[in-house]
Amino acid sequence: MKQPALTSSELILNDDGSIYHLNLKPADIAETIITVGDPDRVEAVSKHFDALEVEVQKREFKTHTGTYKGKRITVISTGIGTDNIDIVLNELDALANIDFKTRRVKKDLTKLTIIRIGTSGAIQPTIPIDSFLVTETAIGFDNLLHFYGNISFTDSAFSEAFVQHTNWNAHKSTPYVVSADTELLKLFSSETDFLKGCTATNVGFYGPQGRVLRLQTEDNMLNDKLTSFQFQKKKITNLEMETSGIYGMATLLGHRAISLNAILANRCDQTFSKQPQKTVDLLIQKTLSILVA
Ligand code: R1P
Repeated sequence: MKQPALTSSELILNDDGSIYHLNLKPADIAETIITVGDPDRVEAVSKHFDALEVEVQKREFKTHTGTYKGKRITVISTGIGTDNIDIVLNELDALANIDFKTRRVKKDLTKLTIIRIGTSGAIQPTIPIDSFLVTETAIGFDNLLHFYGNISFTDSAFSEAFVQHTNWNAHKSTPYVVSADTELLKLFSSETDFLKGCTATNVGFYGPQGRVLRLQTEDNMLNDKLTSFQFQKKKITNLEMETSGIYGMATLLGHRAISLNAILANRCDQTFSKQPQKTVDLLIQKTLSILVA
């Protein structure tokens, strides 16, 4: 039976035929996509391009598509958090894999390559500030993936061990564990500049990451527990706010994803980079050069 066409409330298109939030049309995106959190970081990537063909912005979603040393690349800002990742990954997938004229899923699906260039804080004393870390495994404290059907690919032995170790309060969420694309992980972790780690993705920057300004947290030992947790020799290395959503959604949708982190803070010795912009710029340049090598 032919699949029914997606209705106008489910696949929302703007008057010019672009998709609702990203404001992009299918031809606007490349198959290699760099995601960044900060809209200002889009230009920090695309300034290295040979030429730009697409420049679009709506809300926090800014997109540039162009070529770098002849390779077509899209760079898009996601803003902060896995709630935005739900929008960005679904809409990028729709741009690649749904025919906007018939409103039906295409027969031949396109596998996108999604590379996050983000910033992050380390929670192991051995991880230096201004280093680069590629995420092998991500543990999500957001609940995004639980809203989707088949998440049997998540590593429940890892998350159960984590819940037990931290005496995790189930009111917060049900942590889930997802992995990087194997080939992309090999590509980036074979570079000596990258440490390989396990990233915890949080739903907030302050309480959820153990920062106390005026509000006490529900568990003031949480970061210490994250630091001391170990599962099959893997330790949680760093905290940020998107990677679990990217890995989970990319796996569900059949895309390849990798998360690259510029380590700007170390939460163990409570220090912050003296050159955050330079470190992010170096990660951008390194990533682009690996993509065309
Ligand atoms: C918080 O300051 C933001 O910085 C980190 C976190 O994941 C969160 O999005 O990443 P980006 O610098 O890529 O946004």
